[in-house]
Amino acid sequence: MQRTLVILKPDAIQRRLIGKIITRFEEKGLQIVGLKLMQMTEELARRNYVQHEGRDFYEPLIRYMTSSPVIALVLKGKEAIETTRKMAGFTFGTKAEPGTIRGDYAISNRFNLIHVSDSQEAAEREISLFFKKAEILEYKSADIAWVYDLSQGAAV
Ligand code: FUP
Repeated sequence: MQRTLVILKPDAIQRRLIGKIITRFEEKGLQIVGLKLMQMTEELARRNYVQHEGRDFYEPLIRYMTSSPVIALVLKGKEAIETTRKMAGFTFGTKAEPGTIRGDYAISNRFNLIHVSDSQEAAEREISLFFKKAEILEYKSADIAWVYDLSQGAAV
């Protein structure tokens, strides 16, 4: 099982898309193990996007991410990193495939609703930027045997 960090960006909250986006992850079978509504500080935004420092879009990206509250989520599941990236879709709204979150709801290149960690290393780093250990909860989902086909384990 992997964990990944998802951020619903300021436009997702302002456009009242929180429920629709989180529902997609829930319905896919990913487990929410961390969740918070928060205002990102400039320092946190800069650390989260450190790999883009110096790029022409970096400063506008920091202003965007700190302009209004965001929701940070830790999602857990089998291949959660690749799965959530596929669900988010291509970075630019105009290029994202229909059926993906950005493909269905975003048309801007920057205001693209969602951030999802892009590797195991990034996921670990980003989760620790946003969450204390105690804010990530371990609990058993009631439907796990049905989501993952645990028939070997005599679920059915
Ligand atoms: P992604 O992994 O799809 O979130 O995309 P990147 O890490 O490459 O980029 C992070 C954010 O920077 C994007 F969500 C939007 C913004 N960005 C731009 O505004 N212009 C660009 O050319 C590339 C990225």
